[in-house]
Amino acid sequence: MTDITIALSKGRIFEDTAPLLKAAGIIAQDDPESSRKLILSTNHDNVRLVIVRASDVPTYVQYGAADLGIAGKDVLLEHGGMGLYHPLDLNIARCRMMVAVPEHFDYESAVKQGARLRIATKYVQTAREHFAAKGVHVDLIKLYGSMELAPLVGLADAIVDLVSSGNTLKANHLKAVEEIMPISSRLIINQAALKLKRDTIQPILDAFSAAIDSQP
Ligand code: PRT
Ligand code: MG
Repeated sequence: MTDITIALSKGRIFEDTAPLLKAAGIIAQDDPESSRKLILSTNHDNVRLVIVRASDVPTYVQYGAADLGIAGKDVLLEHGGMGLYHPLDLNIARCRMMVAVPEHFDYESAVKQGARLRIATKYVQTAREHFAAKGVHVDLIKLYGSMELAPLVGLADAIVDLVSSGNTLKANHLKAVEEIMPISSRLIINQAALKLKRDTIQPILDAFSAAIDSQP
């Protein structure tokens, strides 16, 4: 049997992927939340999981260090998708990419007046394209996390971030003013691996598709 390596991040992606892996007959031997191992073996001798930062998943798959990976659309858009197939929307880890501003900031009028906005975000590519398409002039400030803080301390007028429950925005007196796009996670495949290891990869793909289709 051909060896297969699957890259994914712990946390919500691992939690939502475990049932799909199970549907494909793959069960991790360790729990990444409690184990410090970065390589997890599975019930199949030829299948292993590697646990990496969410934003590093496409890089591992692009260079063939992993054959398959699971990554959010947010991450894939920033990465660019070179060398990757993304055949399957897994419909997991869903959220929305939003523009958010302080509660009392009038975003509509600022945009109408042609104000130049300072936007803090981890998603620079996505934000740049969004505001360019709207014809809004922006200065983008790259952050690596806790974007919600930026408008509160005067670093930015607005943020572009992922929102699921909306609780983080609310707790920081921010409001979502514009949806950029809905986000979910995709299965990604190294293009060369798909050709060379199709016999092993195709059944995993089929099991994932079937599991997604049977979801309510
Ligand atoms: O945490 P780390 O810095 O290692 O990386 P990461 O944040 O990219 O990874 P992780 O595991 O947190 O997220 C992995 C993927 O889950 C992301 O790439 C998204 O595709 C997806 N996802 C789904 C989310 C959320 N929902 C989400 N709510 N990723 C992040 N969030 C954050 C958001 O950035 C904000 O800070 O949760 C906060 C908002 O949540 P609510 O529920 O308060 O609205
Ligand atoms: Mg996170």
